[in-house]
Amino acid sequence: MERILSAIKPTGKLTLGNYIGALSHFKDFQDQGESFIFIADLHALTLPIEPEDLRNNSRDIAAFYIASGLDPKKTTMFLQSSVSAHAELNAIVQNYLYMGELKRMTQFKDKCSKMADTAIGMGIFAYPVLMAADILLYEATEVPVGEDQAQHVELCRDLVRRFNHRYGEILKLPKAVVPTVGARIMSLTDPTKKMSKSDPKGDIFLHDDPRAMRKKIMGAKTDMGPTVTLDPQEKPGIANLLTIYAALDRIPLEEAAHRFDGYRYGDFKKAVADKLDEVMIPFKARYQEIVDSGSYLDVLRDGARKARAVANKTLHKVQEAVGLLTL
Ligand code: AQP
Repeated sequence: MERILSAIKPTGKLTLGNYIGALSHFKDFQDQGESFIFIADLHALTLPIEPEDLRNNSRDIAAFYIASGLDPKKTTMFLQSSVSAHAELNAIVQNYLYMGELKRMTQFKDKCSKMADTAIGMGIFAYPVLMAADILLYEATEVPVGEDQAQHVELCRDLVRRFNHRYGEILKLPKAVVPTVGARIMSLTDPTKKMSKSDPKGDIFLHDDPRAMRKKIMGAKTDMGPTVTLDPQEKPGIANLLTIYAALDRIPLEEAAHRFDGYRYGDFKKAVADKLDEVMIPFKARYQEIVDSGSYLDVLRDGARKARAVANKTLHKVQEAVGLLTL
């Protein structure tokens, strides 16, 4: 049976990119195998964040997880910081990844290229090491990620091969699973940049009300020429909106392109906004019910207990393999 692991880091308010690239797939995973979905709160500390924001964002993600259809009986949901094995395995596996490899990571380069060395914390540099520990602890076979995290999973695979070559078949080899549609939703104001919660220009936030969402779609940057065709190079804005529509309607991108071929931009944008309403209104109603009930806190507590049991087993195996005395 597949073991599936995924997470979102509570660095800000969730975006439509997080919904399409992650949340909208979570329910399917729990029917495909054993799934572990956590809130990557330790990762959120890798760039400056106010304690109150971190707390609120973490609670919010838990409620969004349950609203997305995750069932605590089928999926183990927990906070990364509730399972100390993440930090303990991190301390071991960091010795099997190298500076040169970490420096090549695109996400590190993107986030830190304009920062002085003295402002870059060790955590953001070593982010893929902790992410490898996250994956390996649960012996995950599949790791669903957006396009820009796939490189980190590749690095984790290198680590597994290196470690197992030295100590025997201890760690499980994971593989990245990238969605076929919507792996990289772009900013609505600059469709050459990813929609990111830490860079809010051009974002649609899940907390935006329906009117604000519609306004952002209608105002999205489009391209030369009055009608819709799928051409990601020449018409990145339209390609992004087609991707959003296709992902929300759960159809292939080509089918969406065919459906709207020749539409005028205004009519097409209205169809995208309508589709967004159709998906978001019931989703956010479920979210609100969960927030009001406060039930997500118990879900996280129970999840942490289950996660600890699985994670500690792997940690113990690794500790023994490298020669630590496990007394
Ligand atoms: N724009 C996006 N398109 C598709 N998928 C996306 N994801 C994020 N943005 C998009 C997916 O959401 C999941 C959780 O992401 P994360 O918070 O762990 O890291 P991230 O990819 O770095 O997300 P952000 O929003 O860009 O966060 P910040 O701004 O804090 O770095 C992942 O599956 C991710 O691929």
